[in-house]
Amino acid sequence: MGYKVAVVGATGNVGREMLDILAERAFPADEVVALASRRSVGQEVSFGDKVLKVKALDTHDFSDTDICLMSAGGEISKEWSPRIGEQGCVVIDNSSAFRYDSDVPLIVPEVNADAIVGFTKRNIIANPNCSTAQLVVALKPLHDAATVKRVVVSTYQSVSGAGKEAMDELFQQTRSVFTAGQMTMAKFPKRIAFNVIPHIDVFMEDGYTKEEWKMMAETKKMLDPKIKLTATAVRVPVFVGHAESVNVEFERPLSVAEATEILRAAPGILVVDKREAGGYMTPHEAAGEDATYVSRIREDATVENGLAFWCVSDNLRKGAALNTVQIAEVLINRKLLNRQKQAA
Ligand code: 11C
Repeated sequence: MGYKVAVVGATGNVGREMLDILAERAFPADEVVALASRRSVGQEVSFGDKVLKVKALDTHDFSDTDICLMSAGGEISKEWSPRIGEQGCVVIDNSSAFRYDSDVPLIVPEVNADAIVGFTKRNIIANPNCSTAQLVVALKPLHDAATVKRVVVSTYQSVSGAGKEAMDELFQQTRSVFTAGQMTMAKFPKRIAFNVIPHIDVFMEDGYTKEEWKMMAETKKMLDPKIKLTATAVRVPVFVGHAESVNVEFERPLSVAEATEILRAAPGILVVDKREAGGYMTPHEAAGEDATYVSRIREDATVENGLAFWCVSDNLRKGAALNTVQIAEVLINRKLLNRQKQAA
């Protein structure tokens, strides 16, 4: 018998990707329901070779739904995820609303799948921020080998991370540069076309942005609270795919050859590192792919036991939709869902 799955935020960038990934991976679902706010009711979204009509979140009965993949923004999550969880449906929440709560596991299956068992307290599992997800996939095997002490990361984040309207804004601004038309600015505080903006999410008191803080807090929660991490998050005029420049200081020496071998063997990672023109991955090539790509692995001789690398992934897939579906697969493969339903 298959499961009943609901996708909340089904008309958004991530919701549509969730439906695609459920279909691509032949997720064992008997029924998939597409949900969104009332203003999207009746819209059609693709699910494999089928078309689903969007239904209203606020009238859906979750008591016989097994899993809810939620990606409708923090405010909707705060209101709905606990209510859905109380009905015995396990929510995998893509917002930041519950990520830092001690009774909600924050999961990247390649990194900390065992921590998933903590979901039974509230029936909520959190999915990390997209820029953290790819980072921890790359750091985890290196941490196991040589213990990460400190990370310096700078991100190059695509506009799809900020939603569909942000993608439209990049498109519109780019076109207006060539047509000398009116340039609109709504989602980004500065022009994004042919520019880069060192500001993602709100500013915090210490001068970091919330996006940078999330990378630090989520890496600590999932990988190791002892890791020191400083981030600079930058928006770039790319539609899909986040890239990161990462410098890592380890407790023990780790050669480039060892690190490369470890990364090649690690789950979810593909190493593309030819040390020649084009012998590395870019967001354009990673878009639509599931892997986290690591390139440009080299020694950072400015610190003891230092390595530097470049890491790229599709922010809508591994950074969001794919990771939520992988979490759902962990629930099923470890038979946690049935046990939970029986206990409910
Ligand atoms: C961005 N990383 O690229 C953000 C989007 O906490 O899930 C995801 C925000 C989050 O704008």
